[in-house]
Amino acid sequence: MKIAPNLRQELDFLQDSLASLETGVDARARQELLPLRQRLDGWAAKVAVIGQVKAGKSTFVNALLHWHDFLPSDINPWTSVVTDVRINIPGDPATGARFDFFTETDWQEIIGTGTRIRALTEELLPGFDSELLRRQSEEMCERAQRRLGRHYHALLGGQHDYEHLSPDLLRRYVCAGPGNDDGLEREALGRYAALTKNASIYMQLPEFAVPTIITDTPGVNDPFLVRDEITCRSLDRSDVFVMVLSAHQPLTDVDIALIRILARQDAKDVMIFVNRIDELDEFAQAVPRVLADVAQRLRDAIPEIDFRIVAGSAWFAGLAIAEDDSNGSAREAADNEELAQYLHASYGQVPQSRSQRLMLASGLNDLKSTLSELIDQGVGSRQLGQFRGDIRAELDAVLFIGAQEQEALAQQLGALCRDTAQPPAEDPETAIAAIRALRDSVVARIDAADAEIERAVATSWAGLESRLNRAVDAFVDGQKSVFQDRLFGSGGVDGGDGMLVIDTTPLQDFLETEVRESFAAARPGTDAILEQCIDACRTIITSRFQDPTANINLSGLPYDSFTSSLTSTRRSLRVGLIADRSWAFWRKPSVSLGKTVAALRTIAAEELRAPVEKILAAYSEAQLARATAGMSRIRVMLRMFDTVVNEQAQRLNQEKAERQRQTASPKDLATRQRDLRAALDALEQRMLTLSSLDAALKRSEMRMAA
Ligand SMILES: Nc1nc2c(ncn2[C@@H]2O[C@H](COP(=O)(O)OP(=O)(O)OP(=O)(O)O)[C@@H](O)[C@H]2O)c(=O)[nH]1
Ligand SMILES: [Mg+2]
Repeated sequence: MKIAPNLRQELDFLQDSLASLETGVDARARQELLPLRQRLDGWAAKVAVIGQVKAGKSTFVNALLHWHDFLPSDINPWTSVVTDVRINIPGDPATGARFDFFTETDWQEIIGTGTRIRALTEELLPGFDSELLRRQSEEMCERAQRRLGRHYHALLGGQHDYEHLSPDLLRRYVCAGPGNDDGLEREALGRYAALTKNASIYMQLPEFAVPTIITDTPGVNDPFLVRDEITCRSLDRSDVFVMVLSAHQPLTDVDIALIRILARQDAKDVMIFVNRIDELDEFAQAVPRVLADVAQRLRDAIPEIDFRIVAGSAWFAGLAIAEDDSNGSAREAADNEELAQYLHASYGQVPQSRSQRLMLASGLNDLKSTLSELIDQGVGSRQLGQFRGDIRAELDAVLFIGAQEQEALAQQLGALCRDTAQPPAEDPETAIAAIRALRDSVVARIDAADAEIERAVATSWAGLESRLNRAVDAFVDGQKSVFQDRLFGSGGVDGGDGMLVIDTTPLQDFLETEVRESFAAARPGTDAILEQCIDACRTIITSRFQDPTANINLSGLPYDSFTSSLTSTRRSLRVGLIADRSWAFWRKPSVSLGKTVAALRTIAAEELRAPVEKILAAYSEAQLARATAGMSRIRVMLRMFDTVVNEQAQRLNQEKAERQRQTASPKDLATRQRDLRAALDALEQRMLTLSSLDAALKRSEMRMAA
């Protein structure tokens, strides 16, 4: 099965279109097309596999890659590094891997020495046992140092590259390994894991029709905060999410919160894979029930989205792939009467061979076709739509310049053919000055729009910032009685395990809604500035030329809407950490209620401020990304003028020289006429090709819209 075959066609078409555009222009204009070329060549469908610890994410990715036991998997929390599997990416090695290590700065940030929070904690809670906190945050660093010895410092900030791939290699870098390293001195397992920031795996797989990056992530509820943070940040990089659930525990509140945020983000798609069905009792009957339950819960929580849900077992897929003897007994045990019943009930068929039966029951094929549709029709086609818009804007400019050149050449030829060197209808110098003036007013208009957008973005950012900060303050204030009650009330601390659990769901919901609505409210404003700018430039240009800007519009711009995944699971853990600190303190008899509550409030507010700042940064980045994409289409108009002015000036000089020569030699005159005719013919040919490219792009737009 091919994944995203339609998009392959579209991508080929865009590549070809850009290539013919590149051949249809001169070297300088080709240089201008370079950024577009680089973006198009670097495009990939980005799929992240997410879910709770032990849902079977890595096993599932292995099944997708058709490589049993490739990414390390285990019954303990195991994947500790965000791992990008880069499939068929142009420019990547055919096979191999790169592992990037933390830098000294990353490390300082992680250890957190000297951070505001640390200082605050110690100041506000005198006598607070910060050893506990220090131990937790330094554990990772110490572990890396212990395992790596004197190599440790040399590795920081560096990377390791390999030209081959093997499960053993990955076990060294991305695998958490057991809780302690005793006895592992000489072993490779997890040797570099604590120091590895990111892993990239290079592969060529014909099944993937377009360049694709599949990201395997540590579980979202990973108890280790550093990993959780990195996972959260990596989510913003992906466009399609496969949420892997375990059939035993089909959907937790954390899962729903995460799905809601991701699914509401513009241009992001989420699908669900209910894994481990083989572990359900009588799964032939149980699976439809579990699926119905997951669907119902998602409908209740997020009614506006119809999620695609597939059930299966990554374990079955692994058995189907690994046909070697070592798995013989496991394959035989899995291929039982219940499996046949399930296949019959769910698929209406029981294939002939064992591998086929296991593969069908694994749900992998269903999943691939769903994934293929999501990329083909969802995010992939939206992103390629933006490329189409960009290519058309460039093409418009090239056609415009071509038309000007045609006119100028024809004029020149006309002048040559006249008996005497008469001045042309419009004095060329005046013409150039007029175009320059036109260009200047377009520049002024674009600069004005730039400034307006900057102001609009800053205003909306500031408004959102104060609303978010107020929300955080109000939330923390609201917790005062909760702190008081839990720390000093009769009930004591929740759960008996020393954890003070504070529910941040209302705050999260609020932040999420606020960010989404602010973006929705601000977007029409910036879009209007862009539209007005296009209109104004159009008016200026059409005062002299036929409208060359008909195809310049804002279609396909990124970020129709925006929600940040940074508002997801993170803060409940942070608050958990606060609880850890307060727990040690709480037992001190001399504690003063007022001071403790005030201190906890300040710390909570500080802790919550960091994610708010990140949300704000992501928010304005999204706004600017949209505005920049729109402005770059408008700037294409500007380049048209530059080219036309340059060419006209060049021709003016030529003409002057020409007029002087003309009288001298009739032979030269004939040669010159012939040259001009040839140039005009060549240009006409080029314009014809470009016009047909224009028509093809229009057709493709209609095809994709349908
Ligand atoms: N029975 C059964 N076991 C599975 C299935 N999928 C994964 N497992 C097993 O469950 C364990 C965890 O699988 P992983 O793939 O490591 O899970 P993960 O989600 O990547 O876990 P972390 O990386 O630690 O978050 C391994 O022992 C797998 O062999 C499944 O469909 N059925
Ligand atoms: Mg894993």
